[in-house]
Amino acid sequence: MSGNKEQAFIAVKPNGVQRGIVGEIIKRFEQKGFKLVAMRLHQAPVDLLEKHYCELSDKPFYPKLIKSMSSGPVVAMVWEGLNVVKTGRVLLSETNPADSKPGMIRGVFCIQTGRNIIHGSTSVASAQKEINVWFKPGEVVEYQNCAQDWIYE
Ligand code: IDP
Ligand code: MG
Repeated sequence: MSGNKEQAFIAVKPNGVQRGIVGEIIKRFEQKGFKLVAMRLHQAPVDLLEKHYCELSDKPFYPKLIKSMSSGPVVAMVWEGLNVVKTGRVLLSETNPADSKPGMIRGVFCIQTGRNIIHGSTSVASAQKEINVWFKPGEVVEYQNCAQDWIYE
């Protein structure tokens, strides 16, 4: 997908849900101008999480990652807009919150890499893979955003 229809998979991890930061995270994507096209509160089964994080299965932190991601519900979302994958990563900032840009989500709301509260796709291809892991066809909604012409030239 390209242009204004690019999609990113964004998820508030279980510790972000438990800490009551879901609204703050949604607010940042909304206020930027991105369009919410799918959202679900989901207690993710381990097999889904293993698909989601399949590239990291040989990392030493992988077992702890799967355990923390299954420790409670995740808010799984798809956001749409121009360069949403790249800009979404800017909004999240660095994997290690200690290196996060000032004011960005992981810099503001968390301290440690293993508790970094939010996931965001790193490429358009991985976004499509992740969307297909978390959502069934038809769960990602197509609709016209009435503010579209006030966001894009
Ligand atoms: P990302 O979430 O910024 O894309 P990845 O390298 O894809 O970072 O790692 C996925 C997740 O695995 C991270 O968000 C973090 O929760 C966890 N993780 C990555 N590196 C470490 C580490 O060195 N120690 C503990 N957890 C880690
Ligand atoms: Mg990643």
